[in-house]
Amino acid sequence: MSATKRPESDRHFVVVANRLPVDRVEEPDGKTSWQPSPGGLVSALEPVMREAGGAWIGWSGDAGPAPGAFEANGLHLVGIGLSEEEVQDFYEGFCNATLWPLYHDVIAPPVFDRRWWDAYVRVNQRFADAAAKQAAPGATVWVHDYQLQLVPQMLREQRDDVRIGFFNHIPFPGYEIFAQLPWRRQVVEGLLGADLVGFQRRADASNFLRACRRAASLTTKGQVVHADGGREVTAAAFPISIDTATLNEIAQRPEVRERSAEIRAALGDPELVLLGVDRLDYTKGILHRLNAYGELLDEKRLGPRPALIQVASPSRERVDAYRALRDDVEVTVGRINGHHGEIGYPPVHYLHQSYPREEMAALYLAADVMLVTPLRDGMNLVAKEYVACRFDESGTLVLSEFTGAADELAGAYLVNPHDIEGLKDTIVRAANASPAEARRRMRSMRRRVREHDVARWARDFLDALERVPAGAAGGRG
Ligand code: GDG
Repeated sequence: MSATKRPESDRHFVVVANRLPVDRVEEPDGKTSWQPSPGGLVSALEPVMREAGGAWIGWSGDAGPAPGAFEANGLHLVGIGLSEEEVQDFYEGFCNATLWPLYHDVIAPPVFDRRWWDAYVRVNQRFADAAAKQAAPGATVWVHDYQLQLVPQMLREQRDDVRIGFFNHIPFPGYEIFAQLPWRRQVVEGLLGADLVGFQRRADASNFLRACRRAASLTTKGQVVHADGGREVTAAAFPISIDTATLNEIAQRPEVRERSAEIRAALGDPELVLLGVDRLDYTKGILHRLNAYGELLDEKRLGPRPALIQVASPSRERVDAYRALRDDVEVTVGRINGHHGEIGYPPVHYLHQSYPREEMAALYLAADVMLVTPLRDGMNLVAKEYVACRFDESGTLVLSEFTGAADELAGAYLVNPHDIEGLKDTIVRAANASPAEARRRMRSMRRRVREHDVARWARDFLDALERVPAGAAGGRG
């Protein structure tokens, strides 16, 4: 627990996200400690958090009582508790089996369960209450992602004086799809408690503006929604990015470069190394990619003994659709390796594990062609990380049109992952690009991620939040 004597409502900047930026670790002596879980979001927000004496409100990731407030890594953290039943109904249920598939264009059928919705309301209220307690008068509160869409309104009801921003990390679907949600009006009204609602792409912001008109019968003008009570709410795009400079530095470390050479040697020094890195999620298009690769092997279009490394980090393993996907991926990998493998040569290296980021950087460096082929993805940071690591400007990127990253990375080889013939042809083109062509493309992508990194994303969002009319009076005050 924290030793600080500051009053609770003393934080001028409050982040509200589903997860805390730390993981709970049980020590051998039975005590609990907290390990930082480094991610782009926390590294981008850390300077703002420190300067403003900020607080981060989130869930620890385990079922159980609330850990309460504590300091870790010099950050003030407030842990929200979820019971085992809430983990099932709120997190695995409403978040990951209703909203996630719905917002990703119903790639998997969303489940609509009234009990899950009740849990969503209850848990959102808990996060909102914690934010209302932490925020100093006039504070800025930044709420993140689809798990917490009701928090802006719930917080606004308690605290008229705070400035509220919301950022949605995943797509916001077209209205015909969003309209399936039995609680569509409540979700729109929940988000409209914010002063600024940010999305990855302009198309997501437009979809949201249309949902405001259709589901809540409001009028919009340009990016502004005229909400109830005369408030004005702005919806705009703020494409997220990565900590480019740090990754670029990690990739150039001698031990990372050596490790990358070691990886290629362990693969038998093939002429062509392809790489996929994803959470094992049905939105990521892993099966489409494997099928295309399998056919390219059948047709012998990738030269002798190519290697595909597929890192599929474990994710949401208690949700049915994820278990089914894992089985399908593993059967497909087995079939390709069974059919095309030889002693000492599996054509697919499938790694259902998580790795430290130095190892990820070594993998990015070891690849000739990076395959990022989601069926739908808000942004996709893996594509940007690959680019950030390619300090020698070599390597090519095959990138799905259905990612937010495709709007920015003009040097990628764009594909429609549903078009298996097109995907195969594009992989072959990317694999056979001349070094000069690859360099030209990589250079333009590297410029983009250098100039638009995660710190700039956070700054752009927070600057815009400062500028929009805020509070209960909205446009009038
Ligand atoms: C959501 C949206 C949006 C993966 N395996 C390992 C590992 N990772 C890291 C990657 C990357 C991150 O996880 C995944 O980010 P993505 O953007 O690719 O995808 P989601 O997890 O679906 O994220 C997405 C994002 O939010 C941010 O707004 O871009 O569209 O769906 O950073 O490197 N990292 C390590 N070991 C692994 O095994 N260290």
